[in-house]
Order: sequence, then C-alpha cells, then structure tokens
Amino acid sequence: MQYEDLIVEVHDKVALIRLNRPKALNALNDHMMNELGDALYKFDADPAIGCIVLTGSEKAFAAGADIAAMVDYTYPDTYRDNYIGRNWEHILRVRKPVIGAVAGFALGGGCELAMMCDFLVAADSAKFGQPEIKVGVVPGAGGTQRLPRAIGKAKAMDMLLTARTIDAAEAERIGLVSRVVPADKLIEEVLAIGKQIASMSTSVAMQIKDSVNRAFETTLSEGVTYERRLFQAAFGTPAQKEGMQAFLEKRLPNFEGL
Ligand code: CO8
Repeated sequence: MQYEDLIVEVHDKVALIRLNRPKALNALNDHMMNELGDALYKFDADPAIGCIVLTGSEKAFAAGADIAAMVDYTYPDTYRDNYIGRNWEHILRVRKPVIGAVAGFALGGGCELAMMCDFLVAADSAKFGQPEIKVGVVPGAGGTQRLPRAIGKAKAMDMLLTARTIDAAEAERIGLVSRVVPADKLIEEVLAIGKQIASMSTSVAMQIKDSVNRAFETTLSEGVTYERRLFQAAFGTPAQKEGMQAFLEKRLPNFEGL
C-alpha cells in the first residue's frame, strides 16, 4: 500500500501505520484521515493481520487537527460537510486490536485520535494535551467525552480548561496510557506487544475488544450478560478446544487461523 501522508509496513502479523506529515508535526487533515481510514479498513479485512499499531514520528504522534486547513471554515461549511464525523472515526469501526504508540506531541485532535486506539504505549518523550481552548474552540473528536472516562473528571477538566500538557509519567500514573518505554525502544516494544496479541486467536481478541467497548455504552448487568454469551459461545469454537487442550497437554497452543 502506498500513501502520501502515511507509511505502512507489515511485521509478521502486525500492521504498522505511521502518520507522516513531518513538516506540520503530523497535523491531521482530510487527506491524511481519508488515507488512514483506507489503510485501517484494508488491514482489518486482511486475514494475515492480527493487530494494528498506529504511530507518528519521534517528535509528534500528531500536534492536532490542521489549524491552517481549519482557519477559514464557517459553521455552515462544517455542518454541511459533517466535519470530524465524515472521516475522523474510521478507527472506531476497526474490529481488530489497535495499539497507539505515542512519542512526542499528542495534542488536540492528536490526543483524541490516540484515545480512539484500544490502548496506548507511550515513549518517555510523549506529551499529551487538549489545547483547543487556546485556539478558541472546544475539542471536536471526543476529547470532552473520552478523556474524563479515561482519567476522571478532575484531571480531564484540568487539562481541558487550562490546556496543560502532561508528560508520559503523569499520563501513565492517571491511566491514560498503559505503559511507558524509552523513546528509542518504542516501536520495538509495541511491535512485540502486537505480535503477542496476534499470536493468539484473532477472533477471541476481537470479541474481547468488542465486549470491553460495550462497557462504555451499556449498564453493568447488560454488559455482563453480553460477556457471558460470548463466553458460552466460545465453547463452540476451535480456539477454545485448542487452547484448553494445549494447556492440559503441557504444550504451546497453535491459534493459527483461529
Ligand atoms: N496545525 C497545523 N500546523 C501545525 C500544527 C497544527 N495543529 N501544529 C504544528 N504545526 C506546524 C507549525 O505551524 C510549524 O509549521 P511551519 O514550520 O510551517 O511554521 C510546524 O508544524 C512546526 O511547529 P512549531 O514550529 O510550532 O514547533 P514547536 O516545536 O515550536 O512547537 C507545538 C510544537 C507545541 C506542538 C506547536 O506546534 C503547537 O502548539 N501546535 C498546535 C497545537 C494545537 O493547538 N493543537 C490543537 C489544534 S485544534 C484541534 O486539534 C481541534 C481538534 C478537533 C477535532 C479534530 C478535527 C479535525
């Protein structure tokens, strides 16, 4: 796959997508978001891929939506063209696990895009923030909704209202990211995590993702019922037979194609 604003690579069963507009610190524009949707859907549909990693450069995951592209927008333009809705949420429709690997700036729309990943691994250089208030807008890609769910109201209000940027250590402490690694090891570490996920049943990983995401959309009892049905259904799958049989036979399971 060839793109102008992305670099894509495949490492065993892991797809690596790099945002690549270095001159603008990966500021996100329509062209890039369209390409990102295209790459994500292709990897999601590819049976050889078990996990997707989304990353940026050493300096920036993404420094936000492209301010130069937005500056002259009018409200009728944004409403008519469904700005944000039209191409920013492709990632939410990806059914395979997506890991965000963040080095440098993840600001504004960049932080929001990162939060649409299933979990985040940060380089120790990472900086997260929602500075939209400084450019006179509210966040538009879920910042006021996903940030409080991820880190709680107090921290989210602080970041959103003051535009304060937090570093990787604070992001890990408050639960925005799951792990922090040295910047020069970020891709190596995240690919290893991706390979670990991809070595297990892709179908089971997809169901876990689906069930966890349901926790944010439904009541506890409905969510637990949904999970129970998935668990019961697992007993009709070859992954369950292989996984449990391998444990009893004291060998590694082979989930290839399962
Ligand atoms: N949009 C457009 N260009 C950008 C952006 C951006 N968000 N961020 C950086 N750039 C460009 C700069 O203009 C500069 O270009 P040039 O060299 O041509 O002047 C180049 O990238 C390098 O940037 P700096 O020289 O500023 O680099 P520094 O290292 O000095 O500073 C910072 C880095 C702190 C990241 C700084 O660039 C900055 O503050 N950027 C803006 C951050 C920001 O406000 N982000 C929020 C934008 S609003 C938003 O995201 C709304 C989201 C709504 C949902 C999504 C809608 C699509």
